[in-house]
Amino acid sequence: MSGISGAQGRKAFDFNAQQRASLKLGLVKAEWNSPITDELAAGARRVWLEHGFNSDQLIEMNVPGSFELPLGARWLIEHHQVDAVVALGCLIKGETPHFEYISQAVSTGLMQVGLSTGVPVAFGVLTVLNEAQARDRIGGSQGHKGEEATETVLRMLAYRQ
Ligand code: RBF
Repeated sequence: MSGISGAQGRKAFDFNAQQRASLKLGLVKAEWNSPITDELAAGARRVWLEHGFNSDQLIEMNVPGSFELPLGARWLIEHHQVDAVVALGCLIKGETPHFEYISQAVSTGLMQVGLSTGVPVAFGVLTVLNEAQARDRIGGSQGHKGEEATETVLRMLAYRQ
């Protein structure tokens, strides 16, 4: 990764051996638009493993749609004591105002879960006009938002130390 965001390549991922062995990540994924959200999850998993964590430190759950992501995130924190959550969804704008209501509710809800629990929660929810825009964000011209969401929570965990 490169660019003007500037946080890469520093001691952001400098976890000690004990943290490396014990940190747990929660992954909550919406089933709506699953061809897209499955790829977001694949990217999230890839980054977790690339940073030296194991798959048994990754707790995954599905929820029906993006609207359910905040509650899913909360369940992962309360029932599985995860150290961070990556929430993945794909909202594609239709012809009614649903998109606006759901997008607003999900972003506010995920922020509330993070603030009320103190557990970092990444917003890995695509809010796009069509499927092509979604595909651009799962490894196309706009990067990979599942990978980036996982890197964000790793950075948050490292900064908290
Ligand atoms: N969930 C998504 O994750 N992505 C969508 O694009 C999406 N579009 C929806 C459009 C409509 C009209 C409705 C009613 C729901 C949609 N949902 C979508 C599902 C939503 O997140 C939630 O699962 C349901 O509203 C049930 O609470």
